[in-house]
Amino acid sequence: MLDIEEVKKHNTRKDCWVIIHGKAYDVSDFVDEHPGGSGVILKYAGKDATKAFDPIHPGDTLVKYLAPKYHLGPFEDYDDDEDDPPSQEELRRRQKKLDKPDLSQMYNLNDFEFVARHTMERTAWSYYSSGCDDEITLRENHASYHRVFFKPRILVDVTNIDLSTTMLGTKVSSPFYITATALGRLGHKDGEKVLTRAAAKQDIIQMIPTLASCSFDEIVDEATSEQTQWLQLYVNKDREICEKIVRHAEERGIKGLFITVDAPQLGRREKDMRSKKIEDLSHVQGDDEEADRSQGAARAISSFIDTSLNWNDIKWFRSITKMPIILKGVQTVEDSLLAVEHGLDGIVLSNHGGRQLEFSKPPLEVLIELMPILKQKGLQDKMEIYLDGGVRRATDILKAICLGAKGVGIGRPFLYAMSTYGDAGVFKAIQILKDEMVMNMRLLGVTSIDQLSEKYIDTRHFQTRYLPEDKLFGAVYEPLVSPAFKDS
Ligand code: 173
Repeated sequence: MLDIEEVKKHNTRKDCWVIIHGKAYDVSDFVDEHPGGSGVILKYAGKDATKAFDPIHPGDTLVKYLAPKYHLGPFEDYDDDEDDPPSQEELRRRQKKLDKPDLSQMYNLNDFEFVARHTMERTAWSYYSSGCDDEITLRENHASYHRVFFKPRILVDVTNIDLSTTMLGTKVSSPFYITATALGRLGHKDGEKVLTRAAAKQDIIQMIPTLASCSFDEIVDEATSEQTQWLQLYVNKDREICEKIVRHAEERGIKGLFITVDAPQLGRREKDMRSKKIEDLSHVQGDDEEADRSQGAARAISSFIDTSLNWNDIKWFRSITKMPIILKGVQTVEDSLLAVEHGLDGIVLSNHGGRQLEFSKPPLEVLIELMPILKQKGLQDKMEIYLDGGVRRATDILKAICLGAKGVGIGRPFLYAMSTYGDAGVFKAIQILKDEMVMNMRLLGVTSIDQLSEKYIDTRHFQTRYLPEDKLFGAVYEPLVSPAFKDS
């Protein structure tokens, strides 16, 4: 058995031990090979790295990548609690977590976000909630839905409402899916598996992220035999790795390959950047490397993404898989038409939840421009069109479907539901949307998804409509802040 004082001594680049889940590891020979950069490891030299390690590394990482001789063994009665005393803000957060409202008090998706904002660990909340630059696109994604109004029809028999539809050939209970979001274990110890379980119970599709906290196989193993899952793919520079991932996904029964095309580089998320403590590297002796203090792990783990990915690569993807191939992150009419030309099975109109290019148009606006052009060219049935970003209400979903989308993806709201109330939270968030769907379809005068069309929608004032203030969204949105002065 080791003791903590011994580990603390090994705190240099050349002699670097870390503790993960109550066991010590000698990572000295690995520091310079770490795919996430050496800075992140050195920050924890001689310390407990569990909290930083967990969200980013699947459970089998140490066994797979660190030879047994580097596994130093367990501690006796080691308590991996923090070294620094918690701040006042952190104490307040912990108290709020104890006092959080009952799940029965969650009436809409914004409610989950509100609780998440006040109870989630600061760095996790900042990572999930942040958008790029001034977060104008993040907010516009949501606000765009308020520029579209309904044209409901009356005196229609709306006794029986059917929410079911199909997506890429799979029958689903409702036209929305859980979209891919990275690092699920920042919010919940079971990470993406929580979403898998809720998706199964509610019969909706889950898109598995490349950068999940759990391994791909863990997430697929968690699914029931009837459940449909899709895979979101960040294309690796190393095409052999990429091919392996795609073939493995197909073997494991994945029903759609969603290639992310809006993130050759990670956007600048300042809320996330500012939430990170100035990292203290002073305990690392002999380290002259400039630590990555900006986007920390996220940027580091995204360095494998192929910036050279282009339209000519689509043929190659076709040659290695029979799964439907969908581009996720299409932001213009022009690229949507190119997607048809290249024979894609679908597109997701998306600006990555406002996390990538600031002033990339809201997906709903692109959809409004796109559909008449596709129809004019007779191409509307050539591929399925999805969109994501800013969806918080069933009315948002209904508007997108009326305007020609096959379904919508929802990301952050399910992360917030997961982070605050776990399985029951995600189940309830999905149920809230379904209940809203049924009610709003009745009020709209339609009984099934295939009846939804632009005849129920008024977009004439899309460019000019005065925007009603969205009080709930406004209350949960955390504004960006300017730098804090040092305490005097
Ligand atoms: O939006 C993201 O944060 C994201 O997609 C991502 C990309 C690379 C690494 C981690 C997350």
